[in-house]
Amino acid sequence: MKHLTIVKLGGSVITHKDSTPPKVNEANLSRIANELKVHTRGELIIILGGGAHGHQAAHSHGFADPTSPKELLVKGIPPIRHNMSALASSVETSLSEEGIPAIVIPPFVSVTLRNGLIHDYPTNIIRKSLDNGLVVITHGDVCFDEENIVSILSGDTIAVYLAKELDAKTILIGTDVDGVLDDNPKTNPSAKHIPVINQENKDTILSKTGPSTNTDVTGGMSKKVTELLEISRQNREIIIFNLTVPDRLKFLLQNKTTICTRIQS
Ligand code: IP8
Repeated sequence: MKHLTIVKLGGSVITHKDSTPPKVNEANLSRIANELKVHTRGELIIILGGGAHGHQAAHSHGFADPTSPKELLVKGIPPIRHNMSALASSVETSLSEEGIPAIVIPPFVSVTLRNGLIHDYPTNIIRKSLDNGLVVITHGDVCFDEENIVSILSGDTIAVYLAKELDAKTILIGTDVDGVLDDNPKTNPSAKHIPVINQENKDTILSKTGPSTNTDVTGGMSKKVTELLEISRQNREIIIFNLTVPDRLKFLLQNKTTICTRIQS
């Protein structure tokens, strides 16, 4: 592979997170698709977070509660799959409108988990698609679990796994905040932005970052940073940035500076 870039589109940016039934944020999505057009550097994987489409149905079917009965979790599979497929299809359409040839490869059909962690993740079709010049869209999903019947696979976990497996050189994690801050910027407007996280400051920072919201069943910012630190190494760019602000994704794809948090080894 020449230079694999992985871009995660946070669910709170591409969906209206509080809307029931879930709604795609069409304005953000078409802007993002337009910004993605500047990408010319090599292979591209786009990973979608759950947002309204994934987290509401996951929450109401007991995925945030380890004591939930099996029947309730299984009942959640069709609505979660339906919603995530609809979201992925909207993203595919927006990319197609910008002339970006993309296909959706959903985890549910081939990935299995064990205790919520990836157990088996075949990547052959992803590799073949990238090798043939296609942009791959995949997304957080509900997946069968060898121990717990079914679990939620987060888009962040996919990003980390595929980055390792396919040796990604650039990983851009789009969220609705400016990267990592030392407090929740939504409740504390004077929260300080952290430009770099590395081995020296990681423990202090992780003690301050918490889960994102009540309906987010997959862990929020501290899990993101912990997982990303595991794959940080020289010659791999890992960035958390604000995808709600126009042009930041575009600048990062063009290797220009913008407000963000870099995760370094
Ligand atoms: O928003 C969660 O993905 P995330 C996916 O990336 C579902 O954590 C189905 C809730």
